[in-house]
Amino acid sequence: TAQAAPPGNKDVLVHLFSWNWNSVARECRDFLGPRGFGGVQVSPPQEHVVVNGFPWWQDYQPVSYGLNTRRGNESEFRAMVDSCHAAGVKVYADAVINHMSGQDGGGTGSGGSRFGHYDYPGIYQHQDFNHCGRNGNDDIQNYRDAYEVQFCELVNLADLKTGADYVRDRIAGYLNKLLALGVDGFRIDAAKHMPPADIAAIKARLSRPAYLYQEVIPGAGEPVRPEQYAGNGDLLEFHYGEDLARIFNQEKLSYLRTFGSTLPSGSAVVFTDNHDTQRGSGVLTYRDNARYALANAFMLAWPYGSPKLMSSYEFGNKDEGPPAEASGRTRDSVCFTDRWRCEHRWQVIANLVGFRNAVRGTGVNNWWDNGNDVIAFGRGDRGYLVLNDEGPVTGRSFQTGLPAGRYCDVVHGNFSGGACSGPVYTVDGGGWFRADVAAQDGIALHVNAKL
Ligand code: LM2
Ligand code: CA
Repeated sequence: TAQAAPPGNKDVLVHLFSWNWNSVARECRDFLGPRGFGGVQVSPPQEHVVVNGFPWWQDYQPVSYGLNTRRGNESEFRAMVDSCHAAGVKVYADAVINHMSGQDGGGTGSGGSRFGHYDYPGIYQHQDFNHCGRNGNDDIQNYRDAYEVQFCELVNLADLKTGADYVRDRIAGYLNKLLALGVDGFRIDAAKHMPPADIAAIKARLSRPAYLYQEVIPGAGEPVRPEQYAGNGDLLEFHYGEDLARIFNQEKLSYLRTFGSTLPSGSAVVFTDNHDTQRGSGVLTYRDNARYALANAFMLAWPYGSPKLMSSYEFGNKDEGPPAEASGRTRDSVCFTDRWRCEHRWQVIANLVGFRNAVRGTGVNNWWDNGNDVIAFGRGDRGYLVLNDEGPVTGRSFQTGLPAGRYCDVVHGNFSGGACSGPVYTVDGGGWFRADVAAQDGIALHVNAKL
């Protein structure tokens, strides 16, 4: 049966997309741990292809299960896991196990391994791949055909025969190596392209329990559905970010009152955008600035699913990789310089992580909206959030469930050492406080930021 959404009592994950291991180690120690993040998703740890210009998607073309990548080597990886654990942050690795590389000509991987399209010396040869016999080149074309989706090639990527014991053993060997290094679980990349039973068979070979969350992108009229994978673990919920973007961009925030999706809340990992969707359209991204911050604030404050935050680097075209040395090695991430956008450090987003931890276990109460784009709600007697995605609101009284007292507005200030660096609101004995709310802004109060 599925393990409940991220283990532990802090359920916020952040994807430090493309960050190298030394930088992740530092971020766990200096920021993620102290700010209450529950886990970090790191980019794929296995040896990958190297392509001209070092596009980000090199990482999704495995060459071997050695751990020499553009982000560091095995000892740096181990040191990262140790640093994150010391800070109380779990580590989830992006597991690319449906396929190997897609380069027809073959080449040399990031760790120096030679390879051909269906030839990975010492691990996989031609017989270890599915050759589906469709469409002339074995590529997936028809997503309404489950056989094609799972047994043909996703953009020419050599499709592993995950139905075979030999292949299952090799994949499990790789995941067990990561577990031995201390990793806490896996994002299962391209899960949709493997039959659910194949993932179950690999999971059964793991040396210890691990948290799994699977990428199964739903498509209208398609036979392969996220629900079919629920027995293996949690699911990334792709509708969530699209629905949230539509409500913010075209509809009204008042519609958020019943926000959720079709998956059970306890098995959904929700996100505004991810590394793929931020390169397309129809979702909110760092490029939306204040509105993006508000949408993330809502996600963090709302009790549906477990949130996964995106932390991006800026890109000119959708293939562009992270800041790199001439050698192809990824440069250290220094937030707000060198294209690193660090959405997880934006004050609103980072402080709403603390809000979420403070209100854990409570329900929504005291919902109020203006019938348009101003909303407010409480979480039991622990927290209260106001979001305004229209013009200024002046002199309004808000009914909360909070105990009387003085609270730090963590949208505008940090609470530390008993002091608030931003505005403070006084909640009276009846739970009320009075405030102005600027356009495209908000207020967040919680009991762990009470003066
Ligand atoms: C995923 N989930 O199912 C990842 O989230 C997604 O980012 C991956 O695609 C994909 N599956 C495979 O793991 C990315 C990227 C593709 C890229 C692949 C492989 O979005 O554009 O494909 O990684 O690197 C690239 C080229 C493509 C070429 C392919 C094989 O863009 O044109 O196909 O390599 O050489 C001929
Ligand atoms: Ca497959």
